[in-house]
Formats: sequence, C-alpha cells, structure tokens
Amino acid sequence: MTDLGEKTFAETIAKDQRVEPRDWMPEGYRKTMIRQIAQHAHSEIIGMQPEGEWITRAPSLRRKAILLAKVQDEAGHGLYLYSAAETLGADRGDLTRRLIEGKQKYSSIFNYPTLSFADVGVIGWLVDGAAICNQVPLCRSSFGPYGRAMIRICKEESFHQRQGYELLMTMMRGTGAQREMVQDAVNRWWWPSLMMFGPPDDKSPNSAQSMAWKIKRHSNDELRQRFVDMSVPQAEALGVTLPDPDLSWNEERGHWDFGAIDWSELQRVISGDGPCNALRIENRRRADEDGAWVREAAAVHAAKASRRQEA
Ligand code: FAQ
Repeated sequence: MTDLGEKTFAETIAKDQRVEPRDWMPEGYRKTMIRQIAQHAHSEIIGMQPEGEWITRAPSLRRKAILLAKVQDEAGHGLYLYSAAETLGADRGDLTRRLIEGKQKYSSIFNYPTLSFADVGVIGWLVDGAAICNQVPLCRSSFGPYGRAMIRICKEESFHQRQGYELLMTMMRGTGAQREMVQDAVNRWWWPSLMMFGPPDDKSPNSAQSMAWKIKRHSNDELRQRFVDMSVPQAEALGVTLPDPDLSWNEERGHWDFGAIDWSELQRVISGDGPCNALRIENRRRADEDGAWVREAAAVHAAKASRRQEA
C-alpha cells in the first residue's frame, strides 16, 4: 500500500498535479506543509496588530472603513489557512497554543512598530507587495487546499497593495510634513520587507526539499530580486528614495543590484528579540483567553444542533 502510495505521490508531483488531503503523502511532506501553512496563518493573525492599532486613529471615516476592511480580510486569510492545516490533521487550538508558547513562528515583519499613519500605507505597498510576490507562485503549490487558498488570498492582497499605494500617493501630494512621514516609513520598512523572503538560498535549510516537492516554486533570493525589481520604479513614481545607496541597475543581469542585508537582524527578530515580539504574543495570548467563552459556547451549540438533527 505504501509502495503504491509513494509511486502515486511521486507521479502526482512529477505531473504537476495537486496532492489532496486524503492522498498518501510522505510524513515529511505533511509536516512541512503543516509548518508552512501554520506559520502563514499565524502571520495573517498577528499581522492584524500593527495596522489594527491605527483603526481608532485613522484620519478620516473613509480611511477608517478601508483599514477596518483590510484588517478583517487578514483575519479571513488566517482562518482559511488554519482550515487548510486542519485538512492535514492539525488542530487549530493546538497551533495557536504553539504560537503563544513560541514553538511556531510567524513572519518577522510583524515585529516592527507602526509609528505614523504613513506606516499603514507602506505596509500595504511594501509588505503586501512582498507577500504577493512570494505567494503568487504558491497558487501552484503542490498541496491542493493551500494552492487554492492562495488564489483568493492573492486577489485580496493585490487590492490591499493598491490601497496602500493610493494612500501614499495622497500623502505625497499633501504637505511637506506628510511627505517626510512617508519617507520615514519607507526608510524603516524597506529592509525588513526584503527579509520577509527568508534567509539567502545558501542558508535556507528547507528550500531544496520544498522545491523538490513543488511546495515552493522559486528560491528565496529569486523572489527577493523580483520584489526589488518591481519596487524601484514604484518608488520613483511615488517620489520616495529607497534607503539603499548601493541600489543600481545592472545592465548585464537585467536586474537591480542592491546592498547587503543585515542577516543578524532577521535572526534576532525570528528568535524573539525584535522590537515588538513580546507585545504581539501577549496581545495574541490575551485575545485567545478572552475568546475562550465564545469557542465553548459555539461547541455546546454545535453539539445541541447535531443531537437535535439525530433525534
Ligand atoms: N520570518 O529554510 P527557510 C502576510 C524561518 S505575508 C520568520 O528559507 P522556508 C500577509 C523559516 O520558517 C507573511 N521566519 O524556510 C499580510 C525556517 O524556520 P523553521 C507570511 C522566517 O519555509 C500582509 C527558517 O527561517 N507569508 O502575512 C522568515 O523554506 C500585510 C529557515 O528558512 C508566508 O508565510 C521570516 N521572514 O521559507 C498580512 C508565505 N523567513 O520553520 C498582514 C509562505 C524564514 O524551519 C498585513 N511561506 N523564516 O523553524 C513561505 O513562502 C516560506 O515559509 C518562507 C521561508 C519563504 C517564508
């Protein structure tokens, strides 16, 4: 049975078809998918906090409504992703517990503070921009529920990216102080956005196997380069300077060269020592505790409903 399962799995991958939850899969594949999907789900849920802090301080009713909708979309993304992880036998409550206990990761980017409303625009432009760059190829990821979730998530994130860019365009047409706020936010978010793509290829322990299984379709460095190439003309159109003196067009490569990334910073942030790690986890822990009664009530209601249906 396992021999047949292994053969079918290998053929599915070779033919670029989808692996579905009830198919046989190697234990390593299951574990890798749960790891990546859970981290991604945690990122969406923790990622609600930096922008969420600005909902009550948005400068107009229109900006408040837009931001509220964006943060709600992020909650939705987290929920589809937890559902995708559940198809592999993971338990949502257990994944949340592991996040709170620091046993599972979430994206480094959400450990930085949002100091002004321009940060909301820059998160939309750069953070959603990097997320899209990374996630569009994941729509073809070999695990069916993950690839399908990515299609919808990417559509919503493209919209988020455009709203961020539009917000920044508006601020750049405003006062000198507003333009300075945008530049300051770009200066703070540019390098952390490049780190979202993960360590360089020669220091990425999971890449080779994930590429062989067609979970990942491009390497971390390839996607990072794609993001830089995409962002430079957008920064020019916006009228901001990207904080990298080494940024220059390389005619031969047909790509933008960029300066060295401080990998020790990524390491520090991933291991829990970023500017906001403790706050993000504390908020998540409190929200989980405050929501316990809702989960209990929902479970009792569901049990009653199923008893009624049986009767
Ligand atoms: N932060 O061997 P690799 C969003 C970890 S977008 C934290 O290269 P892999 C939308 C990595 O997990 C953000 N940890 O690993 C939004 C591994 O540790 P492990 C979420 C990182 O998996 C926008 C170790 O380092 N997007 O939420 C990071 O092959 C705005 C070695 O790395 C996704 O999750 C990092 N930046 O490649 C929401 C996309 N980088 O697990 C709100 C899906 C690496 O072995 C507002 N994920 N690590 O202990 C992926 O594409 C991949 O998992 C990578 C990492 C590319 C992130």
